[in-house]
Amino acid sequence: MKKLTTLLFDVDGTLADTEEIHRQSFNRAFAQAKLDWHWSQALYTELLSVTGGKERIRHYLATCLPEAVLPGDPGEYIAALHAAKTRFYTETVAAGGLPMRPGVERLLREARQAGLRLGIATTTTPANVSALLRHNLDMDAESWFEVIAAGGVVPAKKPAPDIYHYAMQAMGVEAAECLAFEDSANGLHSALAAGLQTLVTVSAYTQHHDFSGAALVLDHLGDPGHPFRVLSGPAYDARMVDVELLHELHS
Ligand code: XBP
Ligand code: MG
Repeated sequence: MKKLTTLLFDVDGTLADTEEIHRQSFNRAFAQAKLDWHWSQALYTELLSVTGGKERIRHYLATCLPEAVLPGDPGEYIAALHAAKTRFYTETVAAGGLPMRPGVERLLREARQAGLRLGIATTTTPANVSALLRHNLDMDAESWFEVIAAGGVVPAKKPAPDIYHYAMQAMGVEAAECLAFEDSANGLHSALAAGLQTLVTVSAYTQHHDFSGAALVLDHLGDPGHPFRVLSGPAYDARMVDVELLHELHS
């Protein structure tokens, strides 16, 4: 096994518990467009099986409203709805409405200090990633990551491995020297299909998923005074995920 050099992070559910704000932003966009669509938490839990916001709206129409006729070109209409949703989402994040998950900022700072290379591989829209990093970490935090591979930069979103392949190619690294961080089954399948060892921190919308194949499944990364709980995988003496534990896990 090669030495660990690189950490690749998912965004939604992994860096922050974003999906509830995504759900509310979709609903605000629907209301603004005077549509009587409403995504409850139960429905959204099911809709999350489809990654990507535009793809999720299309899936909702196909499965829940097969008779619906959209005004004008459906692709353009969905794109406009989704753009409105992105505005609502980024405004909420910019207003400080979405903190990072426990241990995320600490681990990112420690990893940088230790010389580990960082990248992002996500399904979400690039503007969402920028807003989250700027308003929670540092206005300059995008520069902490050598690549921010996001949204439609690849043809197939997660669970396809494309976004991880794209990130690794951009960084010039091999899967064997990387560790991926995910929160969902789709994200885990994407990372595994790209040959990556994966650490999962479950999130509110994903705790019921099947995480077979993950190197370690935790409730969160842990912080001093806020230890993680191991949900599956080897038990460690450590109470929080730090660089030492990542090297141990990778070896
Ligand atoms: C999560 C997703 C995204 C978000 C919405 O991706 O599936 O679609 O729910 O984002 P990841 P957009 O966990 O890989 O970040 O509406 O911008 O697509
Ligand atoms: Mg995720």
